[in-house]
This record gives sequence, C-alpha cells and structure tokens, in this order.
Amino acid sequence: MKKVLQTLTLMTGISLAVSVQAAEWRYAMEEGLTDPQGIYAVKFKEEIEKNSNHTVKIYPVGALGESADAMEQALAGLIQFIDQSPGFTGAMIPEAEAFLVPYVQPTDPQVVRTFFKEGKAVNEMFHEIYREHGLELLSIFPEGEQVVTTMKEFRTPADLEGVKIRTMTSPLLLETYTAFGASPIAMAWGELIGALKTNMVDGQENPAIWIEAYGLDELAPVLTYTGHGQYTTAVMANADFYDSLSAEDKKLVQDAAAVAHDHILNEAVKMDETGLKIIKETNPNAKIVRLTEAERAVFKKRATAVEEKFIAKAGKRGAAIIEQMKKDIAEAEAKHN
Ligand code: 6CS
Repeated sequence: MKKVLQTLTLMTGISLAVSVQAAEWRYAMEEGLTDPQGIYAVKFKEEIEKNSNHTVKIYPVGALGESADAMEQALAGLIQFIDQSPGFTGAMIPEAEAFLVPYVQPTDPQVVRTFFKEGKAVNEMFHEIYREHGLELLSIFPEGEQVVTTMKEFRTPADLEGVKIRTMTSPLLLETYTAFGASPIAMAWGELIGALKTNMVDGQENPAIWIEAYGLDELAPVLTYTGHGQYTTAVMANADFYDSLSAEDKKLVQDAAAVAHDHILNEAVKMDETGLKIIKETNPNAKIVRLTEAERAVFKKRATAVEEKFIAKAGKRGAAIIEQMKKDIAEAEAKHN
C-alpha cells in the first residue's frame, strides 16, 4: 500500500493534510476483458480509479484457476472482488439457482433490462442471502439469452435422449437438462472445449456472444433458441473486506458498481445481437433454430418439475424469490407492451 497526502478543507476553512491509504484491490472474473464481465469490470475499475487513489487489478478467466478456485480466494480475502455466475455459485448458495429455473426469466431484451434494473427480486432479495455466505453483493446482470449448441437438431425432449449436454456446476442445471430429456454432465469452463473436441459431450448452453467469442459454434454447430433463460452473472466483494472500508470507500464501491451496472445493461443487449450476427456471417455450417411456441410448450411443461425441485431445496425464501421474479417480469412486460 502506498500512502498519499490529500488535503481536506474543514468547515472552518482550515486546510489539513491527512495521509490516506491507497490500496490495490484485486478483482477476479470468469471472462476476458472484452466479454460482458470484462466490460463491467473495466468500467468498475475506471470509476474507482477516477474517483479515488485506489487501483483495481483485474484477473480475467483462467488467471486464478477456475470459477470455484477464484471463489475460494475471494472468500479467504485474497482477492477483494469477484464476478461469479449463479451457474457456479448455485452449488454454494441454493437461492442463487432462482436465475437458472427454466422458463422464468423473460426473453424480450427491453423486459430483461427492466427486470434486472428495477426488479425487486434482483435488487432487494439476494443481498442478505449472499451476506450469509460472506459476500457483499454489488450487481446482478444478464449476458444474453441461453442458446443450446448441439451437433444435431432437436425439437423435442425425445430428440435429446442420450445427448450429453455440458452444464456449469450448479445442481439445478443437471435437473433442468434431465427434465429436458438429455444426459447432462457438469464441468468447469476450462474443460468444455476439450470435452466437445473429444465427443465427451455433444453440446452445451451459453449466450451467443460467448459462443461466438470462444468458437463453440464451430464445435457444435446447431444453435437452438429454446427461450428457457438468460445467462446471469453477479459481482460481489468479500464481506469482511467491504465492512472494513471507510464510509467514503463503501460509497465509492457502490457508486462504481451502479455506473458499471447501467453500462453493462445497455451493452449486453447489443453484444447478444452482435454475437449472433457474427456467427451468421462467419460460420456457413451454423444452423440457427428457434423453437416454435408449441415446441417450447413441451419443454415448459417439463420445467415445472425443475421449479418444484428448486423450491424444495431453497425453501420458503426460494419460493418467495420466484414469486417476486414473476411479479417483476409481469410489471416489466406491462411497461414495454
Ligand atoms: O459456460 C461457462 O462456464 C462460461 N460461460 C459464460 C458466458 N461465462 C463464463 C462461464 O465460465
């Protein structure tokens, strides 16, 4: 830590030189600097550095191991900030799996934006829950609609029989793809490309921008829009670290998070469109399938059992979150229709 001198002007008009600790804060994420988590992190860093003497060092995907490794380091206080998605956090915080329950989240980009920006569930109900796990929740944001990439086209659960789908490690994702008729396998991000190349898995789900950036459409070229969810992620601070900050630094962090959140909510929509556009332009083998409403209805029916499993695990609090999410979505839809 380096010490710097700042001048404080007291109400009396007397100027007073005080020493302020300038810290370097470490921030780990699951993506690269130009991916949605990176866009948020860079904006957060810019805001912190513009408005204080502190600096933020960003550790992109892989720099500190897999998502689970980075979380261990965040909980141990070795890093101060972490972006980890419910697709991984759900293994530790069951209520976070609310973002994974299929056919709850909206698909219309404007409704999605309002749901994340203004919704009571997103903005009020998770803070206390993450706190119980040693994390100060700063932001939750979407990265685009989940798209399933497979080797062969599917339109029904029967088509998915025996199809090995890689999921992130939250258990509810295994329940989801089992309900959808497939054979899911959970694994860390770092294993996925190899697993697709060696046919250990036949497909996976991710938003278009990520599929394009990491060439997943080259490895499993049928992209299916099932309409079952948004890829969601969350940014947190180690709670002890956050509590040790001065009131001024807490405000600095919250303000930087608010600016970065607004920024990514605007950018994510554009990035989702861009991802699909590039795939269409550059991959002649890619086949884009949008399930019809009738086809989706079959998957939706199966999703009700997944929602019940979520509630059985996350209890009354989980049930209240889902109920509130549905209310928030109805309100967002009313606003935009
Ligand atoms: O599928 C995954 O594991 C990765 N997907 C995204 C969109 N971000 C990071 C995560 O590790």
